[in-house]
Amino acid sequence: MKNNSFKEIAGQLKEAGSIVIFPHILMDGDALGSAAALCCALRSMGKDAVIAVEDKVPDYLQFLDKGYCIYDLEKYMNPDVSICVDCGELKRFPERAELFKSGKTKICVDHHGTSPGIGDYNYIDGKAAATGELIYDLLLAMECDIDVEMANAIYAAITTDTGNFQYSNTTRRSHEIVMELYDLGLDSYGTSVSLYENESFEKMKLQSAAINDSEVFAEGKAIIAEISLDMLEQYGARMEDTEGIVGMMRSIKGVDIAILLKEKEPGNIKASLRAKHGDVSKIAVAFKGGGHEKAAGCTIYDSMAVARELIMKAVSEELCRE
Ligand SMILES: [Mn+2]
Repeated sequence: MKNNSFKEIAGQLKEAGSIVIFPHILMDGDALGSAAALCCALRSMGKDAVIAVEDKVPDYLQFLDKGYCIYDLEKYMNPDVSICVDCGELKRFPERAELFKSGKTKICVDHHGTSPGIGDYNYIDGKAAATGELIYDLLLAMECDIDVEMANAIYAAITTDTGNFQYSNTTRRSHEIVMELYDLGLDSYGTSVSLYENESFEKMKLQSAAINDSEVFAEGKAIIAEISLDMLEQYGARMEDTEGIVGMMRSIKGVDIAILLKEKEPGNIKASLRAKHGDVSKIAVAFKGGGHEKAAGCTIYDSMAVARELIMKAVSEELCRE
């Protein structure tokens, strides 16, 4: 599939009156940061733009939602443009799929190389560290005056998806964009405090419990942990509080692959995979999921015990192959 140019995509957005933006379910900093920067830019250009969501905005990202997020999907049917950001498959926004499809023009801007290109216009770049980097280029193509709020949202997208510029996806371009954001008034410290120094005590306790009960296997090269619905209840935490756990597990010495299994509902287990070396996207794809080489995910429709066994087997095999 060939990408459209940002100029073509900007042209479609400029012509549109109403635009609905779609971040993925269980939104992260890149999904909402990208969506918020774009929504703010479109509104500054006089457009009727909103971000359609189907789950609650997590506490640590609420500072990005300046009245952009809407839950009343019916009211926004048949927009001029539907645009999905940081995702490129209908199953990444299942309850909003109909709304997306109702857009007269559909656009996809994503950095998941596994995205098939569901838009009439697509820009999918698996090498971009964050969708926020692509949104920055899109705003430039739109000839929009990028303000502090947009700069902070793009920064939030890039810093979260690069693990604060630590992950292997980080490039010269990631830093270059941030450098340019400073010229536009970026408040990197304020944004970082909002993102990283705002954890709930419940989240901390949930993370500790998951790591405490985790299991190392494949001769210390892999680690797996579980978050069950019971655990969420026990610690008064929410599913979005699992953010960051799998990255912490990967940081353990000698560990190459970390896996976190999340019970979204009984019989619906989401596996988040992170690699230090090697490629976990292959494992995720084998279970009909997707993602990046070092960060991928998939869903297994079975019990936690079965999901655990299947994933441990697949990870052990992958590690043997290397
Ligand atoms: Mn992303």
